[in-house]
Amino acid sequence: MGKNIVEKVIENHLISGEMKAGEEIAIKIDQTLTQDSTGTMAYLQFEAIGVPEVKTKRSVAYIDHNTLQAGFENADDHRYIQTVASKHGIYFSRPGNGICHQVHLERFGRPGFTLLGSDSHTPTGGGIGMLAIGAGGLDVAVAMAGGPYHLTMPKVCKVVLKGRLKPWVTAKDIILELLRRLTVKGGVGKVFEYSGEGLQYLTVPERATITNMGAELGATTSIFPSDEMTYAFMKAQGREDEWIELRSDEDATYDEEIVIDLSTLEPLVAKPHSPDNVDTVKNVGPIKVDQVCIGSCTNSSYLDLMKVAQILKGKTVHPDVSLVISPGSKQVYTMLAQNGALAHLIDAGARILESACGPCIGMGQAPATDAVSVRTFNRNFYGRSGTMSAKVYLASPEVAVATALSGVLTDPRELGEYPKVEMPKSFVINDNSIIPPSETPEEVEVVRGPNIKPFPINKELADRVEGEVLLTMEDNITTDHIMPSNAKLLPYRSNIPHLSDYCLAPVDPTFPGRAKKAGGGFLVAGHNYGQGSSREHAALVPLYLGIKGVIAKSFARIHEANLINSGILPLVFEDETDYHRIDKGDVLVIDNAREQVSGGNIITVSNMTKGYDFEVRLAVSPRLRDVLLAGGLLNYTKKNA
Ligand code: MIC
Ligand code: SF4
Repeated sequence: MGKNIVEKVIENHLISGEMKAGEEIAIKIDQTLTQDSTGTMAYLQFEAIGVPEVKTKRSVAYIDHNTLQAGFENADDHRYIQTVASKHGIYFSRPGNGICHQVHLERFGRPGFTLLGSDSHTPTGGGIGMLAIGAGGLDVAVAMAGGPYHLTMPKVCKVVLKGRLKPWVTAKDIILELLRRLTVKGGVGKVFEYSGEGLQYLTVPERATITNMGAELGATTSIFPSDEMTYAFMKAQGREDEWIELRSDEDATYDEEIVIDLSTLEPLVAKPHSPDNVDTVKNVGPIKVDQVCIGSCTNSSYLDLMKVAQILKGKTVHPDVSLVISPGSKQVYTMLAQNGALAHLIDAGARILESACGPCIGMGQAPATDAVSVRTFNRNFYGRSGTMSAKVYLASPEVAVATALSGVLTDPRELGEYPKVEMPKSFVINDNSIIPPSETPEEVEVVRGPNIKPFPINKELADRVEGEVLLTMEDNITTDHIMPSNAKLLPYRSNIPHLSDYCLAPVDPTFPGRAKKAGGGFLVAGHNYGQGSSREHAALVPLYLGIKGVIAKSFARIHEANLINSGILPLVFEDETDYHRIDKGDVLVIDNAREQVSGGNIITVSNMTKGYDFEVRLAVSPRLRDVLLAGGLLNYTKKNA
């Protein structure tokens, strides 16, 4: 029987398990990437594993998130990552070289390879035909040490792209359309594999916009075939020798299929505060906009910014709008500078930032009180911009730039003729900001600044798990709620004690204090708990606060894995009506916890305060049960070493 692309790549990397949707499989990882805000933790964990040199084909440490350096903390973390990378066989992409996903696509991504990254937007690599998956830092550390990556064999959903996009309608609108149809939990347990005649018009950077934001569907990843377009991109990057063809077989089968007629799409936006709150620009209408941000790993490629430059050329940004632009990589930045496009951006009044995540992760450019910000990014979660009262809309660079000129949300089709930007025959290649690992690692001293504090490690699961319900929450709580990231907090990603004072504060500012006073307890939540970022801080900080279990209607994939890796029980209500019976302050007990966890899928929990029992599900593999019994993945790995 024919195979789809996902099956082909997984089969090539399969270490154990059966390729049956829902089963646990283990795959070999060819490449890893980390970025600085999850990287410090990932490398501390890699050091704790004790393998001297990475066993992957290529591992790269990027610095792109924390680049503000308002104090010594960021610079300390950068120095730690640079030295630890040099010592252990890891390439180091210096601050300023660009956003990890953009640079990885340009310089390292390879069709048919597997990539594991400590960032939820690692699936960007699917644009070049990689099986690229986001994970917590500990999973990436294990992969660097040569261990397999365990995941649930996903369902494969074929997305057929029919026809061709109309002018001013973009790749961003394709993924927004999917989010509109499927919602932020519609992709859980799935990989989206793209196909159809529409592919021939989509360049690799455009494909990467789609696979990047596929993360917002909750998907395991998304992937495009490797075809002529992929070849052209890799050739232009001087890497055509790394190209292979990768297509699904004629008779390949899929678990699901979705058809999108590209010719019917129009410019879309995601309204506050969720990437799936999608409507047409027309329907939302000309609302007044205070800020426009163009950049992020979703939309900061050469093609994106050249279009923006052409539209801005000779014009002036609206006086009430602050327009900021961050080119995705040094390559993009250099090319814009060399061909003069950068001058059009500056001349029009745009504020040009360095090649980094910047405002996307709240590192500066927090909007004014109650301001409306239109961003080409992938997430508009509540508070993520750094301003709680801000309203963030997500859109294509075309919508963003049209809006920056007019001062109100604008359908770019009003601008007239669509700018024509060709994919360059060759990109400017200069990898001088990527530092190879040391050839004499024994001489490299790993430098640790005072901001780097030990991370918490759990104990073996107790036989009686008892605690108070410290918080009950609604659906779609993001990791930005659980462990906020902004210019003030991001410098403390290697300092769990400091972060613990801010855990879940956007939901309830009294939570950290109450959790500390109670010495820990349980969390209760609705559907899709922990969507968004891969930051394992959203598990490590609750662990530090003594959280023993989270009982939810459902979990987001990476966060659930991070909870298990930390030895925190991720439990799902067997009967969702029990969600309404629990109140903050109720004391819950799991008796015979060890036996129940190793025993089977159903666990009985007693609500001591209200005097009733209810059932929760722990639908995980036997291996993960052992991880939970051991008190997390590090303990488990040490025990089994
Ligand atoms: C994000 O976009 O939320 C981040 C910041 O890149 C995170 C990683 C992090 O929290 O450090 C992600 O996507 O995983
Ligand atoms: Fe950086 Fe934003 Fe991309 Fe996350 S989504 S990697 S913060 S640019």
